Amino acid sequence: MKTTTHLALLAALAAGLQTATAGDITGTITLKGTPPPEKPITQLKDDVNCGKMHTEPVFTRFYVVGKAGELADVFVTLKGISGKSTGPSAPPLVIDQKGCEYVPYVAACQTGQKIVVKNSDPFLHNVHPTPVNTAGGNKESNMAQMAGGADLTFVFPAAENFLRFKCDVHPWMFSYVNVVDHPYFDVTGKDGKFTIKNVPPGKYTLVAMHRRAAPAPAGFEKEIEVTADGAKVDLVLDVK
Ligand SMILES: [Cu+2]
Repeated sequence: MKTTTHLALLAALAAGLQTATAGDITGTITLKGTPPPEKPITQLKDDVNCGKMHTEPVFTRFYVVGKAGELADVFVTLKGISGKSTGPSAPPLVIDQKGCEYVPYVAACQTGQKIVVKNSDPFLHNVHPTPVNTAGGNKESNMAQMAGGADLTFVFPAAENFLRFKCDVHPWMFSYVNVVDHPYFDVTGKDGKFTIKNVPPGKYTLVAMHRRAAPAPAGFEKEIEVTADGAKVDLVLDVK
């Protein structure tokens, strides 16, 4: 009888260990201070094709902030991890060109992961990534994409933060892709929230980077501990 109880306990423990080997890091990033007003993109409205795609003025997207300061487009990742990319088997990151804007404005993917760029507009764009980590093997390229043209695919072998995509036809069009060589990252949505999934328990340095909010470009660093239950980390970035 006693042995049976012990065995049942051991089985329960083993099952618990199996399901509790990794946790999620969740949190919200908020912005302190009032960001400068966004600027209207007058070139877009004046463009014969792009202007027709919008009934309202189109503004820059430097600070996308909610009512309670929730900050979007913050790249959140763990420092000091490398060479664990699962990019080649991950589903592609999809970027669209819609109304003469790149959507999303800020994204992230892994090294070796496909980045698929679509053109939803009824006219020509060209897709021109301009990586700076060329020593790591990231290559600049420039491809025209007609209306209804096939999707374009890009792959970057080296980590790089805020790798810029631009369109030479429409000089206001930019998108920034953070390329990471491990799967532990996210980009905050309009609610300022992020989730980094399945992180093995341990101590880490979490970094939150925004293109403009301080501390930019290095990002805000915080030492955290992830347990089997994960971790919760809320951070505040500053208007410069
Ligand atoms: Cu364009």
